[in-house]
This record gives sequence, structure tokens and C-alpha cells, in this order.
Amino acid sequence: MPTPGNLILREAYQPLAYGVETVDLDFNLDPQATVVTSRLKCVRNPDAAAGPVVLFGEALELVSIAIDGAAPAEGQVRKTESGLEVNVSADEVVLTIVTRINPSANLTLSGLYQSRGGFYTQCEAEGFRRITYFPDRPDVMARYTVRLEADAATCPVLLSNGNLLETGTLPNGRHFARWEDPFLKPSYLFALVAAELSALERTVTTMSGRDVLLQVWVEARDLDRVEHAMDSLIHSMRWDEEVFGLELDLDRFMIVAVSDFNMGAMENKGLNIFNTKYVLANPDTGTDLDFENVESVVAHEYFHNWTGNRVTCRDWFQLTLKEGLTVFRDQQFTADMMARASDSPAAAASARAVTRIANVRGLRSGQFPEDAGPMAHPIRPDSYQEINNFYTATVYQKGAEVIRMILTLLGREGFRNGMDLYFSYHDGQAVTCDDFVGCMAEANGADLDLFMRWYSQAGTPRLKAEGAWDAATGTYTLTLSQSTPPTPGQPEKLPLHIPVAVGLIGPDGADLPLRLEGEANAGDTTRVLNLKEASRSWRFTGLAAEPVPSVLRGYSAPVILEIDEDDERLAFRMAHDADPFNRWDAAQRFMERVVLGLAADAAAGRKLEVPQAFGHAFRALLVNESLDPAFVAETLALPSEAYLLERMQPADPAPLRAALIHLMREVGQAMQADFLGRYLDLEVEGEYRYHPADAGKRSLRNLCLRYLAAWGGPTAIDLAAKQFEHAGNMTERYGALAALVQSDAPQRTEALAAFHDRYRDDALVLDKWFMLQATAWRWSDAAPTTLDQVRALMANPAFSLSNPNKVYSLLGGYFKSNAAEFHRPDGAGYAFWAEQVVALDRNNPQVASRMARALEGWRKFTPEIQARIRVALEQVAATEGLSPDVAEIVGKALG
Ligand code: B3K
Ligand code: ZN
Repeated sequence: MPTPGNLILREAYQPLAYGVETVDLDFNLDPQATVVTSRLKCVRNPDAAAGPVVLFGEALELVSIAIDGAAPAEGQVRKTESGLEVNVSADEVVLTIVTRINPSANLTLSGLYQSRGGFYTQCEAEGFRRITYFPDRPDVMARYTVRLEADAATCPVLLSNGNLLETGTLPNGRHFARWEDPFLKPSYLFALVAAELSALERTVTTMSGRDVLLQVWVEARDLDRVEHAMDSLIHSMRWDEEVFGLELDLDRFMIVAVSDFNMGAMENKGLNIFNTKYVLANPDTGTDLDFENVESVVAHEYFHNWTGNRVTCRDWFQLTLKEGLTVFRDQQFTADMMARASDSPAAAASARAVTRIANVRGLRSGQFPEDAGPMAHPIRPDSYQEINNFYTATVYQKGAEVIRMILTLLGREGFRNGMDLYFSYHDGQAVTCDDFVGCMAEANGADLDLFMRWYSQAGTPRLKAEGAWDAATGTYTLTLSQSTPPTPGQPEKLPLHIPVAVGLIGPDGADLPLRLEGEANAGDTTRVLNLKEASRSWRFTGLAAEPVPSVLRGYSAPVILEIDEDDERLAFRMAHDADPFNRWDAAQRFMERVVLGLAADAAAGRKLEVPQAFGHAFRALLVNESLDPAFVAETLALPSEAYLLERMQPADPAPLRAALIHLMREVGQAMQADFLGRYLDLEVEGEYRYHPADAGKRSLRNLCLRYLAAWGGPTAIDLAAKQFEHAGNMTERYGALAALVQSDAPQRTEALAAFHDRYRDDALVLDKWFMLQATAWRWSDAAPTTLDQVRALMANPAFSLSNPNKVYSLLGGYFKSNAAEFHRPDGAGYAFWAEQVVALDRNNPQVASRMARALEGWRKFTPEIQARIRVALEQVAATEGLSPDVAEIVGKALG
């Protein structure tokens, strides 16, 4: 087990002296004493330095080990800090290892564990070593066969990777199944499930004409919630065939839902295991957003079958090789699905923009803070203490942005050619990020050497754009400059290759054809400028009047754009920018400016006033019926508090919250008639269907309701209460509840109680109920504090500290999505945080570490707040027996 301060370095990579060719596993499943017999054919690696067979093991009881069928000689097997070393002289050797493990006592949810009576595994990143001794690294790829034996009554279903070979009954109520995975795989993709489950099944034909069996396994009571996951799987298969020519390579593909799971889902070969949250959805229990999330997570895990499984990572530093690429693929898939469901080209473009906006919102509120704090790392990190801490927004989301930039540079066809070359070279291999980018470059004759800096440099680059208009020559000069602030361990930063998509808007609001100095003719209205140096200028010629620049269209690079725009210009772009992403961004920039201005006023005790120009621009979008409602909802939604805190210097949650409450109240009141008008017009008739057009209307409708409830007039509260009562689906019911919760009206309590009663036995829906209360703002000082409510909710019988979903909803909601309440001036939020992190860490370090991360960005706050947080951080850091997971987070925070 790595100890705190034990740094693993990327540069230290060495292949192992022995790899594994075949693995035969036999599981005799028992809650307290599962016996695992593993037969490994180990083979010397000719490319590696000589050495013993290295096996990792953790929390294992070694029953026996045999070498080529015989007991080991004295001293031949050595126990090490991380497992075993076996000295052999032959090039090939068969090890037979028997271990005993206790799944019911395994609360880490890593390795083999139990959930609601069934057995499940989670092996990425290093869980396989908690099942048996093994060279548990992704560069060891082998062929697996698996035999499972279990009690037939409690575990009637026995699943593992690949194809089912045989099943049978045994004496004493036991039964067995044998599985074989025909593909080479690393141990982190191994999985087994033994539980009482039922499946929804479909048979589909792949592009080459093979019939394959698809199964979604859930508890029988949940069978009425799996249709959407199955549809999503089929859509994903089709999309990967059409867009990348990639086909399912197995005869059977299974998805299993489990209630206790540390993250979203896991791409085990042929046997994806999912958190129930990302499988189960029907109109009565899932919101539009839940439907969308199920679709994208199903797609993500399915896409891993090629990007991650067929070609995997050489070592964990290369994680973004599979994660950045696969997030990029699932984002493209979602955008295509949204566009496909639209009924006009304009609607399709808007639907794509809405997807892009959601991705960028996630990046700004999740990845930017990470990149500005003590955990900042390049998408391909150089070191780690605990690999589980590096499944980060940087590796995933920023990693996806880096892949998107490659697409921008190479074009669709060039990108596809690069992917084809990647699979032709590396199928069945464990490779590096350099291998991937090398294929992209080779397939296109492109030079991506400078571009590779995105893989090694941490921090969010600042991109400064300055324009100069020369009326005499009709020339507009755009100067782009870049700089990246220092991050831990990287004081100096170098210029990156940044693709910057730019357009120029004429005085009438229409895009201008672009002509750069030296070009014969004007071309398109959007141009990608390649900034490779610290600063460079471009001269646009042939212009009749001074244009308004629209920079970083479609968010062509993951940077912070610094551009001087007054209110008037922002309002102009909010009304006219032809790039829908930038139109939304103009609105966000305007809101950010207004909110931070109000927060400064609140901090200084000044009177808060919402600028008129902002009100006009906001209202113009609200009443614009020619725009897609989903898009309008995005433009009128406030930037997240997490993002605003990054932008506020120093960050101070209390005045920020005061500003947000004031803005919502004022806007809600001033525009009540417009909100009401749109609300009434947008009603969706008929039976619920998950469809972007309907979802867009519901989304804008719920936004209107939130602003109205913020104002708080009796008509508004009545409207929300009525929607709550008569809602025909969860999106409306939850939308109404969210609006009521963001008010101090008495209907709030009634609705919360009614929601709880209706869903008291429904774990996933109750997660929403916990989350809403943990994240609620306080609209009057008379209301009980959120901390008191969270403590009280922990006593609810439906809450459990050992279920990650419950922890993420209630504690995660409070620590990460309710800044003003968590950072209360008496420091009680931090004391509670320390208490919970330590309690969680005793059982589940991965979940504890996620909660611990809520305070890593503490240095952005005011000195008074920092002083209070330091006490809590030091208290956790000083705790005896801290896991390496939490130790790394608090150590870096304090370091
Ligand atoms: N690959 C898994 C994540 C595993 C996390 C391990 N701590 C899910 C995914 O990204 O698809
Ligand atoms: Zn993934």
C-alpha cells in the first residue's frame, strides 16, 4: 500500500520482467470467506530487465502458492510491502495462487464486495490486487477464463467478461458458470457479478451482420426503468459504427446496475457495471437531465470498448488517453443525438450549442477550480500518491477539450484517418498519449510537436484579445496573447498551440466575410487562427466599418478569454452573435460582471442595484420566441457559484450569495409578467417523452418558475405549488420543488414532505430530495441553517454513510454546492466537514477523498476564511491512520 508522501513518477516507468499470457480464475463465492484460485501462465518479457515475477496484493489472505505445480523452494517467494515476488529462472512458469477474501467486510467498494446481498467487483484502477496476487498494471494484458460458484438461491445470476461457456448445478444448493473472454485485457477490466437480478434483453445485428445479445441486468422491481438505458446502448452501437466504423466485437454485451458504487460506471470488457443512477430512469422517477445522463454514461462506457479496452493505457499516467478521448466521443455522440432529434437545421445547430454549453459549464465549474488549486496537474500527470485521486476533471474534461482541439486542427476526415491509424497500429496493445498524437500527426502529415505541450503543462491559459481599428485603410488588427499562471511544481510556463476560432460582426449584427491581409478573396465568416507564440497579430482587411470581434467561437480552446467589452458590446453580442456558443457566453459574461459588482457592493455595505442595461438585454432574450427554449434557458441561467468564486478575488461566499439572491429577486419581480407569459406558453401537452424539444420547453419553464419563486409573490408560489401537485413527470415535479425550495414560503415544507412520502422507498429519488435540501439557499434569516438540516437529514432512515450516492447527495451537496452555507462565519461547516471526512475514511477512502477535495481551493478565500479552514485541514491531516487518498489531498492543500 502506498504510504503518504510515497510519490509514483511517470518517468520511472519500467516494463515488468514477467507478463501474463493466460489467467484462469476460480471463485468459490461466500460472503465472509470467498476462496479465489488463480492459475497464471507467466512469461518472461524479452524487452524488460531481468527480475522476479512481481505480484501485487492488498487485503488478501494467502492460502497457498505453487510454482509449476510444486511447493516453492525456501526463499523463492518473498513478501514485499506491495505483495509478493517470485524468483524463477525459466522463461515460462505457471503459478497457482489461492487466496481468501471477505467481501462482506469490504466497504471500500474496490475489489470484490457485496451490495444488497449480491457480489460485485470494481477493479480500476488497482482493485484486482484486492482479489488475488497479480501483476496488477494496465500494461499486463492476458486472456481470461473464469469459473464462478455460488449459492443458487441468493445468487441465481453468475456473470463475468466475454462469452458464457457452461452452467450447471452442484450439491448443497450451489451452482456454477464458466466464462471466457476471447480478447486480451488488463486486470482492471476484469469483472464478476453474482446476484439476484433480471434482464431486459434485445438482439441486434451489427454492421457486419452478426447478431449480438444485449442485456441490462437490474433488480426485478426496477425492470420498468431500463428501457431508456437499452435504447441508449443501441444508439451508441450504431453511432460508433457510423462515425468511427467501430463494431461491437463480442457476441454478448451486458450492463449491470448496482446501488453501491463509488463512481458513475465501469467499462469492464463485455460486462459494464453501473451505478443505478446512470441506468434507471422512467418519466415518474427521472428528470430530463437524468435521461440525458443515462444516455451519455451508457455511451461513454460502451465507447471505451475500443478507446480504452481494445487499446488501453501503458500506465496510469496515460489515463487521459482513454478518458479524454472517450469523454470527447460521448460529447460528440450527445451533440449528434440532440441534433438528429431536431426538426430543422437551425434547431439542430441550437441543440448542438446547448450540448456544448453544458460541457463548458462543467469545465468552468469543475476543472477551472482544480487547475487553480493545489491539485493542479497536466492532463497527463507526472506524479501521484494515490491514482484514484487522478480520475479528475482535468484528465477527463480538459482531456476531452484537448482531443477536440486536435479535431479542430485536422478536420473531421483527418481526425477519422488518425483514429483508423491508431487502431491499425495499436489494437491489442497498452500505449501512451504520445502514441495517440503520433498517429494523428502521421495520418495527416501534421506537426503536433508544439501541441503536445497541452499534455505536460498544467493551469488554465489566459488568452488576451485586443483589437485595433484603422478607419483609413478599413483594417482591423486582432492581437492575441497568451500566458499561463504558475501551478504547483511548474513555476514557468511556455506558450501553447491554441486554435482560436474568430468571427467579425458588422454594425448591423450580421457576420462579415473574413479576409486576412495578403489574401485575394474574402472567405468564410469564422476563421481558426493558430496562436503558437506568446503574442501575435492578424490583420483583417476590406472592412467598411469597425467590426465587433467574436473570439473563441464554439469555445475552440480550454482557456480563459480576457477581452475588454463594455456593457453595450456584451448586449450587442447577446443579441446578434451568429455563433450560439458565444452568444450564450456574452450573456454569461454580462451576468458575471453584474453579480460580482453586486457582491462587491454587498461586501462594502452599499445598496444593491441591478444595472438597467442588463435588465434590457436579459428581457430581450427572455421574450425572444424565435430562439430555441433550451438555448434561452441556458442563456438566462446564472453562472455556477463555483465558477463565480474562482472569478472573485478574494473569494467571499456570503456577499456573493447576497448578490445572487438579490439579482434573482429583482429580475423575478421586474419581469414577472414576462416570466409568467413564457411559462404559460411553454406548457408541453401530452404524454411525457424524452425529446430535446420537449425537454427544452420544460427547462425554460422551470427556469421561469425559479425566478418567479425567487421574487416570491403569492401568484408565483401558487403556480409552483400547482405545478408540483399536478406534475405528470419528474422533470415538472422536481422543477416545482426546486423552485419552492428556493423560497421561504410555507408551501416549501409541505412540498418537501409530500415528495418524501411519495418516494420514501425509492433510493434514487430520495437522493434528489437530500440534494435539494443540502444545496438550498437561505432566503430569510429566520430559516433553520443548512448545517442543522443536513445533520438532521443524516438521521433519516434512508440515509447511509456507506452508500456513496447518499454521501454525494447530502454531504457532497452541502460541501461543494452550497458555498455560503458551508463557509458560515462560525466555522461550524468546517468542523462538520472534518468529522465526516475522517468518519468516511475509515471505510471508504475514495469517497472520503472526494469529500476532502471540497476544501482544497481554500487559498482563494479572504484571509479570515482561510484561517478558519486551515484549522479543519490541519485537524484532518493530523488524524491517525489516514488513507493515502485523503492524506494526498489534505497534504497538498496544506503544502
Ligand atoms: N473508468 C472508470 C473510472 C474508474 C475510476 C476508478 N477510481 C469509469 C469511466 O471513466 O468510464
Ligand atoms: Zn471513462
